[in-house]
Amino acid sequence: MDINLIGVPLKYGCDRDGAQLGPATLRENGIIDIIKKNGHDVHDMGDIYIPYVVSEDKYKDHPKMKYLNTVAEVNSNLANNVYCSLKGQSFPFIIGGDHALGAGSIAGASKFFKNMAVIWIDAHGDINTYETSPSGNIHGMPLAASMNVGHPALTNIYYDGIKVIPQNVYILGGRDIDSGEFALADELNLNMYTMDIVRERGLDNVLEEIVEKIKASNVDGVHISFDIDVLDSSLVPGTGTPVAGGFSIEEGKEIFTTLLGEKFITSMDFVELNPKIDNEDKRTTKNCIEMLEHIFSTMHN
Ligand code: NNH
Ligand code: MN
Ligand code: MN
Ligand code: MN
Repeated sequence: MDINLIGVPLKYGCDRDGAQLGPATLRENGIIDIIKKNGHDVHDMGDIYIPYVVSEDKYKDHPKMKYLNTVAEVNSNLANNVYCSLKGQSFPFIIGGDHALGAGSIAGASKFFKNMAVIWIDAHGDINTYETSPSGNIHGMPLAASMNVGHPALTNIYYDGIKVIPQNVYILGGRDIDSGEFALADELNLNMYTMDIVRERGLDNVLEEIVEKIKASNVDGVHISFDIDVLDSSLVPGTGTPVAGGFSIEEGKEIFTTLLGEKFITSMDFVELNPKIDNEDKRTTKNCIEMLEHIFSTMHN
């Protein structure tokens, strides 16, 4: 595979210092060599520029969304990088940074594909709006924005309006979902596979159903957005909002074995590593690297 690696050292979407260090930490720990050694051709596009904003200004653009204009602008630049990568027949692999970047990745990919699916793998739904968000953090809103729900500054990133239709959205591993998010998921009839459902039905069955549904829908591209907090909190202390009851490393690998095995994935995010709050043993970085080794060894050439 021809891979364009795009770093997004963003922290304004989670409002937590350290999330901006994700791309540099993954590079220092060999992500480029991992991609190459698995037979892929990698082009490191470097990092998207993130303007500096003082924390006193976090509510300057909107009273209920932190750093709104900066997050929107960064996402628009990211979207164009993703779009251009796809046009150049490369696979955009986006490393964060916080999950607000998902809006930009999806905006860019959806401009290239006519009818795209998104698989959102996360302990959270990330389908809040400024009206339902308990935090004002935009990293809890990107998937709603991509479905054209929320504030225009977010729903109109890169180009105006809807990027992915709700029928093509799959949420996997959710276990810390806000009440407004449950209401929206219900209203839009999203394909939501919470951790409760996964435990009840079995991960293999759930993955099989996702694959079948995607194959039966006539999508021409599939974006995976992987938030590392979907893994169990004991495995990822170095992420902003760890949640107990998550996937093991083995289960994380199974997800990618199945999804990447289908050869329909066309772009991917890997987000929310915060090296600053990782354990002494650098457990989170190590587990990220183990997941990345698996991802690139499973991805077809
Ligand atoms: N749902 C919460 C919010 O919107 C937490 C979101 N945090 C995440 N999302 N890490 O993946 O603020
Ligand atoms: Mn090349
Ligand atoms: Mn997330
Ligand atoms: Mn999350």
